[in-house]
Amino acid sequence: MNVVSVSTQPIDGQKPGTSGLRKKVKVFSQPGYLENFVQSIFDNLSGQQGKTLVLGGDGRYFNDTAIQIILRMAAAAGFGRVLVGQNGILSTPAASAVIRKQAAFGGIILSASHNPGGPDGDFGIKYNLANGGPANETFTEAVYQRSRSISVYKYVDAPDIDLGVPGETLLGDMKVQVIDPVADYAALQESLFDFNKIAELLARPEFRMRFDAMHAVTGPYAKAILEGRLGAPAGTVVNGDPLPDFGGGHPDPNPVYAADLVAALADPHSGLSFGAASDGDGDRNMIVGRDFIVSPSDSLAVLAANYQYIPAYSGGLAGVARSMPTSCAVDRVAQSLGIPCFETPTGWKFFGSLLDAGQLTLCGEESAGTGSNHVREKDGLWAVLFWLNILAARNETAPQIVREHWRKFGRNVYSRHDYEGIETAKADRLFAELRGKLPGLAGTEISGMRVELADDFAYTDPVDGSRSEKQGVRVLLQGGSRVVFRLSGTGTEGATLRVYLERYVADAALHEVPTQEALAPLVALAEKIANIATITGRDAPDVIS
Ligand code: G16
Repeated sequence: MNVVSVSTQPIDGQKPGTSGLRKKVKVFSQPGYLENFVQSIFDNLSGQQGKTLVLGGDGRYFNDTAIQIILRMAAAAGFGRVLVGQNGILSTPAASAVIRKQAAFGGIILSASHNPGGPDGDFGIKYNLANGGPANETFTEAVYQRSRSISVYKYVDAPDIDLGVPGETLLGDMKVQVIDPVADYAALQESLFDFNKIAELLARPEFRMRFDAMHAVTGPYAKAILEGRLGAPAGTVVNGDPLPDFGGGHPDPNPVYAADLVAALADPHSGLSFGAASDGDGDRNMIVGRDFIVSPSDSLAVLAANYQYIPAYSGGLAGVARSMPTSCAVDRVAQSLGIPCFETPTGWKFFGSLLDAGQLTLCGEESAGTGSNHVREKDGLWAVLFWLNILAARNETAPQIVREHWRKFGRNVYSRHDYEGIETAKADRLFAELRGKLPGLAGTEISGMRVELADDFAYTDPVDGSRSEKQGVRVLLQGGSRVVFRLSGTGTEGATLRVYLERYVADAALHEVPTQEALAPLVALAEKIANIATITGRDAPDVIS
């Protein structure tokens, strides 16, 4: 085996964010950039010799180039086998499923999730551990530190591997096994849900569904499962061919970027009764009923409240978890079920240790992610199948189910306002001033609302005791309302300010008040506390979801 050592120098800025390292393609394709980061990952592993690595990505621009580089480097790092998705494709939840099912040492997932792709778009890479979940902060920090002192990277000199056909090849001494990216994942989903019941629902003439794969990785998975195994009519999955630039779109399933799907469900002539979408790498989901968008926070709460209809969970839930900015709707469900509800920082990695310890079964985030103990990533298509299973079992529509949920538990009216591409210096100033105000806020009254608690969220992992500080500024108000401020950790340009707004409304007569109208007083309060317009010069958010 011809191992080549290349001298290199540290490259600035290789610090992983909320979910791995995400940068512009132009940054990633600089000489040595990807190699430095991958070597920094490998230098932090021990015991990988002869073991299996799982490798795949969402098919975005640069995916194929990066895979060939990583294969050669994995061979030099001593891996015995790499399982790589055919054509380099593996959705994030499918990669997690394969790592677990094949008892791999770990995995590398190539994706910038919901961020746009193409030569001018974004690329990303993250390392997942043997449990199938994203590496924790201790590991990602160690990778970053390594990237600051790296002096050499290694690869095996060998030609590109043909990833178009399943089968096995040798690269140096390492086996490269090209696998069907859908098989393990589809089998896992079938073991969780009542596929017969879902198939009956999909066969009903009055039930018509559309799944928008947004030209991203979920297309082949949704076609194989919904149209293949479950018999949904051909054409149920739209935009189902993954494209390196997602067809020029922004593969983020929210009301702004999946506006076509929302419009189709609002059109009485479309005949559609249920809609769903997934993102670039297949871990996020959007659920849409007739003229009704289910908010991700509500979706998590509804899934938890209806666990009994799902074969895999019908025995009961050990616990549930949500990220701090996610609405407290699921907390009310947990309380009524008498099970624990954990509140973690943003980032799926924080759910992993609780899932591994068996302390929770379902978890989710406001950022359109829900998942369970079946893998260690959020799972877009899983959430859609969960909803279909509930619809089939209850024989009701999504809006009926959500409205009934509100009547029973009250409604946590919720919205997120994003201010994108703010100059970093302005964002830093905003947070510095905001943090300076926190100690004096509790007990004061702002715009007629009393502040009960104002702090910077910190989290101690109940299983491994690790501590994460500065995970978002939260202002809790009397009556269960909240305003949370956070900077995104997944963007690649400037800073994105996220303002999360939540108000609890128990009175069913007020449940249909439009969301933004119900939250207007909190928007005004957020402005008063954080001076967003003055500091950033923006008087309205770019995206409201
Ligand atoms: C990633 C993480 C999620 C997190 C989201 C929020 O999602 O996996 O756990 O909620 O980022 O990102 P931000 O820091 O921008 O608010 P994804 O789908 O991008 O991998």
